[in-house]
Amino acid sequence: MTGLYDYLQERMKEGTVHLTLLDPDKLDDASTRELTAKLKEAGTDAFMIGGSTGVTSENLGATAVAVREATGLPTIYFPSNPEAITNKVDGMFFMSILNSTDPLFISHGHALVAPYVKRMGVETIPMAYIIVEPGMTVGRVTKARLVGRDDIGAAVGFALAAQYLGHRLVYLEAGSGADHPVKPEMIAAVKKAIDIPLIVGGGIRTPEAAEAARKAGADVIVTGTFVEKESDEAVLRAVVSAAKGIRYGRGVQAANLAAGADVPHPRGEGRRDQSPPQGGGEEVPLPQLRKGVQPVPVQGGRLQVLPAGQRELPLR
Ligand code: 1GP
Repeated sequence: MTGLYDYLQERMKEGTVHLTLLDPDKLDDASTRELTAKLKEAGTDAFMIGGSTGVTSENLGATAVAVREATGLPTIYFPSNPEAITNKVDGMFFMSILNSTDPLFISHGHALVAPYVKRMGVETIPMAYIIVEPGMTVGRVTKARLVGRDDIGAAVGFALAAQYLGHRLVYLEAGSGADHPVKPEMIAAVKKAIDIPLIVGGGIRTPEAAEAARKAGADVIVTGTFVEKESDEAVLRAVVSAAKGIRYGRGVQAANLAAGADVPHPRGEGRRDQSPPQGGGEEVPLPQLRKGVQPVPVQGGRLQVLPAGQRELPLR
């Protein structure tokens, strides 16, 4: 069985990887299957599932199952709070928001959910998340002290700190729906500074933006918002192809892609067949988690868990 991190690494050896972010709060079963099948055809490598609000164990698990059945591609839980977990995904980004000012998002929420992750046998990939202006909802919800769009020194500092802390991935995030993605200059400087893979996302919705991020050195490019709004398969394919341009030859131009030029399928020649990981681990009934432990973000400045039947139990 191939693990999720191994799968991503294998894909990265072949060029820039494209991940699609799905918000389970915004998609029903039928639209998830239809959309993800299109994205598989477009060449996406795997699906991240998460959102800043409205994510539950139930909609997370249902989305993961639908994606797996529709595409056979791996699913990655992209958590935003400690209130949802499922063993239906192939793995999760166990992510610390390094520039959050709220301990919940740096390590305390992680402490709440970690025992459940262990019981469920979900693969964890330690990932440092660095939020850059404008930051959007995730910046506000996590009380991030945003890295300025031009503050390359701060971005490099956080990214190097991430590496020295032992993270296996760094994610530079402008925020879902951002007007402008992270600048190529910042991507290039961070990439040059670190030895671990770099993920870039937030506000990438054109072939040009995807190509710029790739050329600047992103190992993984994430798109979310535009796939929710874009139903034209040629455009989906153009953006995914531009993100992964290395695989199709350096002569491929974003403009041609946008105009619908024929692009070899990403699982075509030159690619080694790489089976996606299979989920597994102990089945922990999801309702048990939600009944037994109800993590509560921050109340009175302290992180709390509420066992069933009890109103309050501060975590000390
Ligand atoms: C958000 O980076 C991702 O966490 C994707 O951003 O929705 O703007 O594509 P978009």
